[in-house]
Amino acid sequence: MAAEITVGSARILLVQGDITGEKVQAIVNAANSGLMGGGGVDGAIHRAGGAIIKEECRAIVSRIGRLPAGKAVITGGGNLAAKYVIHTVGPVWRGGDRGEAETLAGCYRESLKLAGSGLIKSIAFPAISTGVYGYPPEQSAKIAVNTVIEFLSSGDTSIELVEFVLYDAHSFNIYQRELKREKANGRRKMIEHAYAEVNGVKLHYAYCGKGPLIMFLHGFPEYWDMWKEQLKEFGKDYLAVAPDMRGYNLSSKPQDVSQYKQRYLMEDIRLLAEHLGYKKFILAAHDWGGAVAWTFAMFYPQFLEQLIIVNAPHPVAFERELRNNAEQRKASSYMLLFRSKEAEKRLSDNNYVYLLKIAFGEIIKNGVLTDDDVKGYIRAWSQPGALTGGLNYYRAANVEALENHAEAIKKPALSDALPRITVPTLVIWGEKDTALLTGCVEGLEDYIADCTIRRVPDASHWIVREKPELINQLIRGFIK
Ligand code: AR6
Repeated sequence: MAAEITVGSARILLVQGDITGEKVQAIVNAANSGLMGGGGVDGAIHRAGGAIIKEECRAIVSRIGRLPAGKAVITGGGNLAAKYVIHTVGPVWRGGDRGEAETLAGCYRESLKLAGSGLIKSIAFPAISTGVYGYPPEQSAKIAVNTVIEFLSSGDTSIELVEFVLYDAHSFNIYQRELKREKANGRRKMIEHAYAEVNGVKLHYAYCGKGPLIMFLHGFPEYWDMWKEQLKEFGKDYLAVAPDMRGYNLSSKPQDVSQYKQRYLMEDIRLLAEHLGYKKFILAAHDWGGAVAWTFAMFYPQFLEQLIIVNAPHPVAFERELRNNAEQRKASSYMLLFRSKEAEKRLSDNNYVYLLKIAFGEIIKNGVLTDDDVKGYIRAWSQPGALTGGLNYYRAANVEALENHAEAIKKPALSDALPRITVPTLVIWGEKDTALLTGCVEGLEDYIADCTIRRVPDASHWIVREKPELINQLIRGFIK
């Protein structure tokens, strides 16, 4: 019998049995401060792992002294299937008013942190403190499950699997009840993950909640994660979905540049909505996702209830600006680098230092992005082929007005060819965007029948990261 829930991109699994046989990368030991082994699960782990674990523990104790309750250290796994053992010391139960709960939570949190910092992907916990140390099993299960969920839902960790290995059926049932409760209470606000095979690609998407569909599209060099606050908010009464666009992070990355033409990108979105079982939906999008969304609204209005665009230029307005506005041409000149063969190397050398700087330099400096956010980006960019996938959006685009201005302006403008947008549209624009100047929001009423524009003077291109609550509020106000 097993029970399972998903938190972020990780799974929590219940297993009944002996933890020493678990095939995970790390198992956690309910140790004592001396780290020299003992009874219960501690004894079992040392017996199965062999003397080498004790030797390592001895070295640790001689270096840092006795391990306080609530803390964790790591050793190799010796003869165990697990490569590592994380030793943590649970609190001794003394009635519950001696900070036992906080200490027990510390055991789980510190063990997860330690595992995450070693890029461990799978970890198994016993029911710490519930044996010799006498912690009431119901209360300990609640703390164990809550702490692990909280840790995993904060997002940035290498951990993909957390097992609770319960020795006996009684403990298993307690944990099962606890997981069920979490599922019922927390499901609506929990971000989950899935894949859809559509349009010849496999799209990874994060989602939250149930109800009418609202879909969020990211741009360059983002991934689904930029919308996590929106997923949580709109997951309360919608099915909120944020895919990794093709080419990015965990989605397929077709190699041919032509596969990044708008017609394919649009079709990904239409078929993803269809796959999810919806005929009509609300579409919100930023940057390159916005370019896709604009085009989608032109050609597939029958599928859209409403359109929300955040700092992404309407293609006609953008072409107009590139043709007529030298400032915008200058602001867009980075696109030429992105289209070049050197782009991948230039952007990714030294652990993406240049890409981090040109894209996120400001919002790293002012603390909008945390260290964990940055790690998340690097992880997404480091997926094989992901940087090229993102750059291919630039390579597949027509930027003649930028590359060969004199020739481009002799040709007919896009406005003659593209349909007018009839879907009710909200445009949110951070006016401090240095790549897409405010000229891009001028004259939109010429191309959109029903358009509301909300300019935000003190926000940049990364307004969704900077002001997630404002974004939620503006979208709520528009779609109600
Ligand atoms: N696999 C999984 N769980 C197990 C196993 C096993 N092989 N063996 C026992 N359990 P305890 P504590 C369960 O007493 O309360 C040691 O002597 C067990 O059923 O091992 O944190 C240390 O050296 C119970 O639910 O750990 C410390 O001195 C849970 O593991 C002290 O005990 C924890 O029981 C720590 O006490």
